Amino acid sequence: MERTYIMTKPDAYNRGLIGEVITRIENKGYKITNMKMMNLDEAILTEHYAHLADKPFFKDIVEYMTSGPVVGMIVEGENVVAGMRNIMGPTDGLEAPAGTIRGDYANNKSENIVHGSDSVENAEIEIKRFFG
Ligand code: IDP
Ligand code: MG
Repeated sequence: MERTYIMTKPDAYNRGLIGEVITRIENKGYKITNMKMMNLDEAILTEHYAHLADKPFFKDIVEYMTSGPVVGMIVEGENVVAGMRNIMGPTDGLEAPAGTIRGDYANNKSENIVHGSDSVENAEIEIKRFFG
């Protein structure tokens, strides 16, 4: 069974939207097989967001992602990597269609409620990163 790494971001915690994200994952028919609340530090964020480490807004990402706890999850299901990206919507909450998590709860490109792996390969790397 395919699996992916999903993580609610600190704005989900601060706005009381963790349950909403979990409900949408379960309603879609996916199974959450592991879950953990964590406080991330700059070191693990530099690894996780290595593709953005040279961007001018990287320090804002670190500030945002350390502004509260995150909830990391292993989520399983058929084609779950692509399926989760579909129900999350695109990165920018302004562009994300209504009905997606980001479309319904985010209004900009940085604070967008949820992370989801972008490939099967990265899912396994991220699961190892956060669950060991
Ligand atoms: P993704 O989360 O949709 O996979 P990525 O490009 O991997 O998007 O970016 C990771 C995270 O970095 C985004 O979810 C968002 O929080 C933040 N981010 C990406 N691009 C920007 C930007 O242009 N400005 C501010 N934050 C950004
Ligand atoms: Mg990404």
